[in-house]
Amino acid sequence: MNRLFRDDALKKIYDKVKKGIRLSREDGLVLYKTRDLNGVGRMADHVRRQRHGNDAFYVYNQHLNYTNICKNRCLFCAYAVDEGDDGAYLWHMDEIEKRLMARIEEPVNELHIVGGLHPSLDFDYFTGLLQTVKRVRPNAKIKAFTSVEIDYLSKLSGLSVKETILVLKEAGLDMMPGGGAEVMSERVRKKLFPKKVNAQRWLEIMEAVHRAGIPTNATMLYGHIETLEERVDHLISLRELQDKTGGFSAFIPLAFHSQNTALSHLPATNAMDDLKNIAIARLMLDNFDHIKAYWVMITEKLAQVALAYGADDLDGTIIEERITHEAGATSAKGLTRDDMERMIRDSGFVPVERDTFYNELRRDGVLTTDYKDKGHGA
Ligand code: V47
Ligand code: SF4
Repeated sequence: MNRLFRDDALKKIYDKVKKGIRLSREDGLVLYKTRDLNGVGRMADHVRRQRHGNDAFYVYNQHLNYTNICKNRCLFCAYAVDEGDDGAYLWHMDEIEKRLMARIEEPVNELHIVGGLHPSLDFDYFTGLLQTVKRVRPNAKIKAFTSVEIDYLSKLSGLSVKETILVLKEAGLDMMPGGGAEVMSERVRKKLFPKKVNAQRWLEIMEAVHRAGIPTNATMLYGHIETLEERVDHLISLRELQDKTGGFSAFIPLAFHSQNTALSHLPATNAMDDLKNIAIARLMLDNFDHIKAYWVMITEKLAQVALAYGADDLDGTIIEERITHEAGATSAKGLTRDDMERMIRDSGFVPVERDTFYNELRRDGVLTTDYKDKGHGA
């Protein structure tokens, strides 16, 4: 028997995919509702191979979470605490420098920097943070601050979002990560993250950031109380903004981890849901170049499989992930370059080490640029 799809409803969608016709909201729902995971994956792999062939990207990066003190206290977050609580921390510049220096012999070329909304910092802390990182690691790119932090920074600075971004850019900001959108539903926001910026503001900030010349990523937090309709609407809102600005680089589905949160009764996401979110993102987000399988959240093993379900990027080495591990993630806290390359190669893809902007640095373990492998901070 030679059947491509176990679910006949997927055939019509595949016809559209092959012709490059944009999928509708209804198509998105069919994809989420079907039990034919491999059918969805096959379509996503078709699109993935058209864009990226057999290449799979990763970045040599380091995460810095400068504070876990946050006044928003979203219900799904196990990372944030109040000022004065046990374990509350804020890193001043000497601590930031110490953490960068601890890895200075490694060829880190991206710093991923995010933190909570601290109630008593001033704007200079943030420009100082970027300047410190650029001084210690002049060749690395800085991907920092979510849309939620930018909203807060523009209030601290008293400047518009555009002006705030221009000041941060001058201090060293190269790109922004995609966190903070969660799922763009007012119903879910009211229940889980009422103090966080709403969907309209998140999109408005992203639009202003893109127009100021800073690319960003986008994410979706799934596997809590959101409906399938809300997931599809979230993807469509991102696709519409991407049509306007072209400023999104990658989309990253984030699998909810409930341990140590107010939602600890909720079960973990399963492999079916994790792979579907990757594949459906690849199919719905026809104007996004990159779909990341974030191994921290879905485990190294499933991230390898995800490369055949539409993902083309495994994010990075990370070195000390905190946000998901506080919520019970069982993945490693960081991986080596060899780990990343082995994961990709063993899945049948070609490992391509990239920088923040997807410039190729190494292909299958061989340097392809004059990128200096060591001594970034020297
Ligand atoms: O904004 C918080 C989410 C995000 C939990 O842009 C949780 O390259 C799961 O945005 N379970 C931060 N998720 C992570 C993030 C990210 C990660 C990797 C790459 C990029 C990128 C961005 O994590 C938060 C929030 O949406 N989050 N708590 C939790 N318990
Ligand atoms: Fe604060 Fe972000 Fe955690 Fe929400 S998800 S409580 S904004 S650190």
